[in-house]
Amino acid sequence: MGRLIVISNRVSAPKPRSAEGTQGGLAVALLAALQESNGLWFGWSGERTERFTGEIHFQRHGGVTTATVDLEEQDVDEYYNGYANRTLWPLFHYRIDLAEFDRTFGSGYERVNERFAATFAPLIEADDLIWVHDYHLVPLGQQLRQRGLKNRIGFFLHIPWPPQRLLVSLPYHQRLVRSMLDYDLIGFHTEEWLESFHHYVARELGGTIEPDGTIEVEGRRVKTAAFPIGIDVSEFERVLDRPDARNAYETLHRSAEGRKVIIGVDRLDYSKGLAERFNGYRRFLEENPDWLGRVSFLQIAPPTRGEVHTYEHIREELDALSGRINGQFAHVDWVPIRYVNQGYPRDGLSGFYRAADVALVTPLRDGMNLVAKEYVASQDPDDPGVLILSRFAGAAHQLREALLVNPYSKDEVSDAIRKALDMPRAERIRRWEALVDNVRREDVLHWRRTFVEALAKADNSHDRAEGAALPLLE
Ligand code: ADQ
Repeated sequence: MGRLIVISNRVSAPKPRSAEGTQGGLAVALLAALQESNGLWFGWSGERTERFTGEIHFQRHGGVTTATVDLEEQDVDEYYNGYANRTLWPLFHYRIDLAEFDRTFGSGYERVNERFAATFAPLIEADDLIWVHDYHLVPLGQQLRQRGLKNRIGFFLHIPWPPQRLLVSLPYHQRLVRSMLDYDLIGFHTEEWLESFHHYVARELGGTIEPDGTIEVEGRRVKTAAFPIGIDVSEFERVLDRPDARNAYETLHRSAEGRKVIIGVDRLDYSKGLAERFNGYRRFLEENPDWLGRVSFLQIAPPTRGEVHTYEHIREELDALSGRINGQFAHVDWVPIRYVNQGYPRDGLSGFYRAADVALVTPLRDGMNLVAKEYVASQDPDDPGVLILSRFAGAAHQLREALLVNPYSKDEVSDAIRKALDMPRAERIRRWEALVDNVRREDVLHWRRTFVEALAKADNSHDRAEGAALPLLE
């Protein structure tokens, strides 16, 4: 087998040994695979340039080469802030009300995908395996084929695949989905997203789906499957061995002054259901006066994608909501919500997870949700906390022993908080053992291995020659 080539919007360069603990689990897993095969990681540098030149910045650390390009301001506006984050992200998270359809976004998206393909194709060798990641780069496989590449190319979507009835509201939806038929393997987190994709293929493209997940559209066959992503479990299991984690644990534990602690950790994003979560907690406080003063909710939510307008709204909304809840219930010596707009390094987060009696992970829609798994892996086996998890997170398909809730229902969230806080230790241990078993079994290495193995085996014997791409409709 040749090298592994990873292509994603942003590249995570290996960190020096001293900062290894701050590298995300996904990056660690991919970097390990790249190291093993002397592979390459391509993507956007995150920098802007006046004129796109295609100049590649190479960096080599720890046996991995990263290759990045700068993009023009207009590229960033139309491709990243535009089509990726104002069209596809909301639509794929079922928020058609927030999705913006603007023809300049679509053309900017295709232009950047072409630029990526034109820049990186010359670096790819005949037997390399190519793994493209996420919604920013859906048509990249097709662009690479048009440059004559016959390699095995796989695509993994980290966010949900929306139901066919929603997806058809995207202008040129067929053009987008047809471009995916040039991959040899397409992966999703869950069977639910996979089924939605199959449904679209059957209804909109007249394709057929074979029992092993291979789809066929007009003679073009592509293998599809679910590959649920996991975490780097060992990183979280040894929480209290590490000073930063221990400090974070002690800080949170001490500041709670004997009260029960509920934690939420999310990027500040409307898909994470933070306003609904705050309202569910408020309902809990209203309905359970015996808990007033005895519980403390810490929500950590650093802002992301500051250039996308909707994110300003959500910030204002949550500031107001947390202020109102504290105004309504706080005493001189107790605030019900601590809402922190800051990110923390991984060790710090794992200490916070360990100190929390309950985690509220209630996205309205989420491809998987790794915070749920990180919380489980960080618990004390003799006295584990309780995970409250949205039914609409991909993780709910695996973490069946969590308290599963409909995140839109204040009542369900309130009832689950009460149940979690009252749960006897024996039940907490029983549920946690089932959860951690799954988190350990289906970890990030398992995810990476199963995808790469399936890609290496994928059938690409049919004609992928230059110019053989399916005609684009619409
Ligand atoms: P995200 O939407 O970013 O990922 P998630 O899966 O929860 O969501 O991963 C977030 C990561 O960021 C976790 O590792 C978490 O620890 C970290 N993080 C979150 N809040 C943080 C904070 N305040 N400080 C520091 N770190 C924080 C997308 C999809 C998900 C999918 C992943 C992986 O939206 O559904 O699970 O990709 O495929």
